[in-house]
Amino acid sequence: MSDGEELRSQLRALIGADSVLTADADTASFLVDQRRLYRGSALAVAVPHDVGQVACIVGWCNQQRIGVVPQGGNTGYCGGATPDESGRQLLLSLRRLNRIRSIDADNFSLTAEAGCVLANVQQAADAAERLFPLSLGSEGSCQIGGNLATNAGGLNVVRYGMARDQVLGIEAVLPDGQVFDGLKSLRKDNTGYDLKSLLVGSEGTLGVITAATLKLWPKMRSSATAILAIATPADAIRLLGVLKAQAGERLSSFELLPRIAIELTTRHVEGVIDPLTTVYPWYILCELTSAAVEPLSELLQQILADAAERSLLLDAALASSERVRAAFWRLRESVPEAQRRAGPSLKHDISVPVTSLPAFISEASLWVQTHVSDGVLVCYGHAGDGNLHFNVSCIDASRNEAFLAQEPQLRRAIHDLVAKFSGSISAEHGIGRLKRDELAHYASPVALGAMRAIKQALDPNGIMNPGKLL
Ligand code: FAD
Ligand code: 2HG
Ligand code: ZN
Repeated sequence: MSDGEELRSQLRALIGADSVLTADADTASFLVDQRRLYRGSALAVAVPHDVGQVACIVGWCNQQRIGVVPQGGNTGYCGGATPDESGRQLLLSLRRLNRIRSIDADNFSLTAEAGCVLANVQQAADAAERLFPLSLGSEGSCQIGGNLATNAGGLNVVRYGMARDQVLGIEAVLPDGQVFDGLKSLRKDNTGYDLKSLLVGSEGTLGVITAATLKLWPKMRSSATAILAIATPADAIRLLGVLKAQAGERLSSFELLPRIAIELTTRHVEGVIDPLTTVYPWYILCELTSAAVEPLSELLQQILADAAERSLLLDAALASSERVRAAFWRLRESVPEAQRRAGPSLKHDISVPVTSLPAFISEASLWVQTHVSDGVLVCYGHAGDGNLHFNVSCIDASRNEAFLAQEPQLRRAIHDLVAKFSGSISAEHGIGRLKRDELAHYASPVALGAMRAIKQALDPNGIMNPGKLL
């Protein structure tokens, strides 16, 4: 029996043959990331049923010094959930841990297992007359464990914060196989280091998240949504100030889109239509929501009238029905898919302070125009949070190779500019394998030293997601 065969048979004996996938046809989809940047190989794919089995697997891997790669919905952007090419790592899929364990509507909290698909968590909250506000274009397939492991952001951060802000408690299996039962549902708990916060955003390098107790919010009963045409990113930021000042916490989304995003989505994604009849350089998708029944459309119209008087608005389309609102969101959420269909792209998920966004866009765009051949800039994103997807697409298939060869210089120039503006080279997608060297390049030696010390203390054998993040 080969070494690999022997290990697989030990694993079957440990968790049952039905929880160990080895046939190529069963494992293939787990071994490639969704952007098709990495294709790995694995000893096996383990599909445990419960936290006890996860603990058994991780403890055994620690004894055998086998690397464990946790995987949720496999929608991540940085290759964090893909094993390396050695065939020695174990892929650990959380997909069977998919129960909503409990909902406490009065405490505004819900406990979900890591493998619950985000949309199912949202639905469970909704059924209890509550809101779980985390929302991403991938919500139909990403899992709450993956959302927490990456500290996902998305479309409502301007109001509710990121995934970390939604967590009250966490259950996780630590690298030595012990279960950390931190499933508290408290809003106040100052008992030492905040281990749950450490696990959030650790991208599977410090343990396997198996469940979480999440904060719920009042269900929204009123909303007003609009697509606004504006002349410049500077106007977008002024408009953001007006909306925040006049709508307060009702402002729940503020997304920036360039004209090219409308062109790509209407061309490549069925059913997407341009909401305005005239062509404009930039657009904002903004949404106000409220738990109270209140006339938000009127409020939005008043604010927009004020913005127009200040010459911040070129045009506006207000959603007159739920169908139109859904169409506006479909346009926004289809941008990544439209970009994928249009051709390869070089992506930069960056953030800078919101007041620096206009200067960043202008300097970074100028660099792209003067240095990148065959590229079309598709710069969009969560402007209300200072987060841009500063992507450059190649839309001439015959030039793909030459275009992609410019990646190192482009990445360095954009990330250097981000550093100049005191920004972040990963606003919401994480580090994974893709940005490991970038983190080493841009993070301070003090921060890196502290991160490495934490990793060494919790995972001295380096079994948790080796080669990722650090
Ligand atoms: P995976 O891709 O499976 O894993 C991601 C990382 O988390 C890996 O390092 C993995 O090892 C680790 N991990 C997964 N589960 C666990 C666990 N239970 N315990 C420990 N570690 C674990 N992201 C945003 O932030 N904002 C967006 O707006 C957004 N929009 C997107 C739109 C589209 C169309 C797509 C395809 C992706 C988008 N993403 C966005 C990226 C992605 O969906 C998020 O990063 C998401 O949080 C990943 O969840 P997942 O379950 O797919 O994780
Ligand atoms: C989004 O905001 C996602 O749509 C995807 O974070 C970003 O594809 C991208 O670059
Ligand atoms: Zn995003």
